[in-house]
Amino acid sequence: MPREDVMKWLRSQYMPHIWCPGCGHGVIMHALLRALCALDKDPDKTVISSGIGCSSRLPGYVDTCTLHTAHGRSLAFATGVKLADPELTVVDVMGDGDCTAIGGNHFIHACRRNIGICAIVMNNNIYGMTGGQASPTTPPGAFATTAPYGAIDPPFDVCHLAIGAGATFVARATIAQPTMCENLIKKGIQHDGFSVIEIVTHCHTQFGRKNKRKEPIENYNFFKDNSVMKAKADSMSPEELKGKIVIGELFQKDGEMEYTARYGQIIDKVSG
Ligand SMILES: Cc1ncc(C[n+]2csc(CCOP(=O)(O)OP(=O)(O)O)c2C)c(N)n1
Ligand code: SF4
Repeated sequence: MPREDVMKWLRSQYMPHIWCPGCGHGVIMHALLRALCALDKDPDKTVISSGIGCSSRLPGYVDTCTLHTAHGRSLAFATGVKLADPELTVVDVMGDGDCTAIGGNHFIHACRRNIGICAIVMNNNIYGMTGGQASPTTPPGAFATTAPYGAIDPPFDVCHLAIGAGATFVARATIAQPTMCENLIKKGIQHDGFSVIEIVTHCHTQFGRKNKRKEPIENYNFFKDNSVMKAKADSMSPEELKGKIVIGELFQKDGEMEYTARYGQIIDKVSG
């Protein structure tokens, strides 16, 4: 894709961005921009919503309709927008803390409603913005400012959580597979229902520094070496899968009516 096409979607007046050089969040933003471009979306009919966190700064840099809301509440805002105008393309970006800690309840209920929003979970296993506190996805044994002896809480698997709660398209990639990130985001946006695209990324500043991956490239290589495509993972034992990141399309359920369509039926019924 020509660079100029993607540049058109950027609010370059807000550059330089606030992210640390090499932060994985930039890879995700680029993948999202390429996906929107490739789908030929109209920026005036595209909404990107976020909460608070380094990840949540993303919409500020994208020249669509954007909402920077409260920590953990982006899906509530995105839901309101989608209900107000179901024709809009609504993308919601969240950090792992945003999505699975303070916003966990909003997340599971958006999943069960099957509302037409593409949720991108930018999972760097830590609270990046506030100094590296452990999140619900911090791996056991990993160090964080709130886990100086290593995390002991069992982590959430974002995709399993989404599937269990009722999301109808669930997929995962890491920032070491940027083309896959773009393609999965495209599919998520095209899906008629609630889609969850987990993108495993890194915060080398807060997580990496404490966990022997302080350089961006060490994180990239870690993801590359430990990613396993779903088709291969299906034939591996739980022992073999320990520490691996299963990537690709993990779950799809078609035929489930999208929430605003269901809501529209009620409106039609009561209005005669
Ligand atoms: C109600 C509320 N509680 C706490 C905070 C402080 N806070 C801001 S960002 C953040 C964590 C961000 O972590 P995550 O969502 O994982 O995103 P990242 O910064 O790692 O991209 C917290 C706790 C806040 N802004 N609002
Ligand atoms: S603190 Fe971490 S998540 Fe935030 S911009 Fe820096 S590297 Fe990225």
